Amino acid sequence: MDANNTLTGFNSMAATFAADVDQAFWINFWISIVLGLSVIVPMFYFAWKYRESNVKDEDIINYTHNTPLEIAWTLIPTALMMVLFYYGYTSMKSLRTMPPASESITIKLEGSKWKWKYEYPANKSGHVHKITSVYDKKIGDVKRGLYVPVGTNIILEMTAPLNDVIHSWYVPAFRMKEDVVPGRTTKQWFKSDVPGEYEVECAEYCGTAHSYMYSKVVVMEQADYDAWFESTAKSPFEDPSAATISKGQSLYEDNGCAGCHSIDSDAILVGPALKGIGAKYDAEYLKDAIVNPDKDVPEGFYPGVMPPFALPDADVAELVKYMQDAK
Ligand code: HEC
Ligand SMILES: [Cu+2]
Repeated sequence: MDANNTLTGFNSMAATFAADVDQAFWINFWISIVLGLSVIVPMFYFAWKYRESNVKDEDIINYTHNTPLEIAWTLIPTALMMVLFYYGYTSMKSLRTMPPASESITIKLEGSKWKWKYEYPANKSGHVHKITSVYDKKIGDVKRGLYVPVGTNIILEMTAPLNDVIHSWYVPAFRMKEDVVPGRTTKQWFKSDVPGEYEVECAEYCGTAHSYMYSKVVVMEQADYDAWFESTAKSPFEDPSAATISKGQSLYEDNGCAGCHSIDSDAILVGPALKGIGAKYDAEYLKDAIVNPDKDVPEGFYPGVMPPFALPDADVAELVKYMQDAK
């Protein structure tokens, strides 16, 4: 993905309703241009034609009304408004009408500061894929994304945690954008017929790292998707048998810590760099920093930014160990 050119998505129309949305947009655009010009051009023309030096006082007449003209300028814009409404409404309806759940995959989506999470239904062996997608500044790309099969209805049940803010999941290539609201579930659906990788952006200003709140949708061939879905791999592009990452690193990735902290460099993102933190503080401090972040706030940072993580003790211990190992 190219963080400097986030408009590339508009070059493709990768969702079935994208052409409808574009058509509604262009009809709106051209009707607005014509209506706008039909007011502005006569305005300049009359201002010029009836300029002071060109009009004699005795020629000035007061018209009270002109019925044919009034009917024309009422009916024509009304008819054009109806046309705009028709295309706006029908394309909105196709986005808002969910396909039957039995013919779709329903995926839970959660947006929070500053990551996107996707939770799938259980696969045949009962495994539930929970994917955390964050933009990794170091590699300049999004780590993991939403993986879907081509030509399949995907229903998204979207929300944000109660202690978070509003975000918006926006896929330019699909022409779809939907707010995620704390404590409320919004729904959106799409079907993509074109395999490929599409950018997702947060389209609702949500604080410090908003501009890096990227994700991606990867539309895959059915067989590739199935092979991954029935596995336990974190993504179709990671080998599950090569168990290279520790439990701690896995938790670190799944909880989106990387969206705010760098662990292998001194770079300050939203929060302090965690490299070498094990040498500075004991395990107790590190544990508190996760479950009760506002207790000790290092200099130069503010409370209320890092959310408290209500994780099981064992998970917190793994995270602490992971941070202690990050030398
Ligand atoms: C939304 C951004 C954000 C996320 C997500 C986040 N943190 Fe933080 N973190 C901060 C900020 C800001 C601070 C400094 C202020 C404070 O201590 O609350 C901080 C402080 C810390 C500290 C203390 C550092 C020090 O030098 O005292 C540790 C340890 C830490 N975070 C670990 C984690 C871990 C582990 C995770 C994932 C489970 C995580 N953070 C997720 C923003 C975040
Ligand atoms: Cu956001």
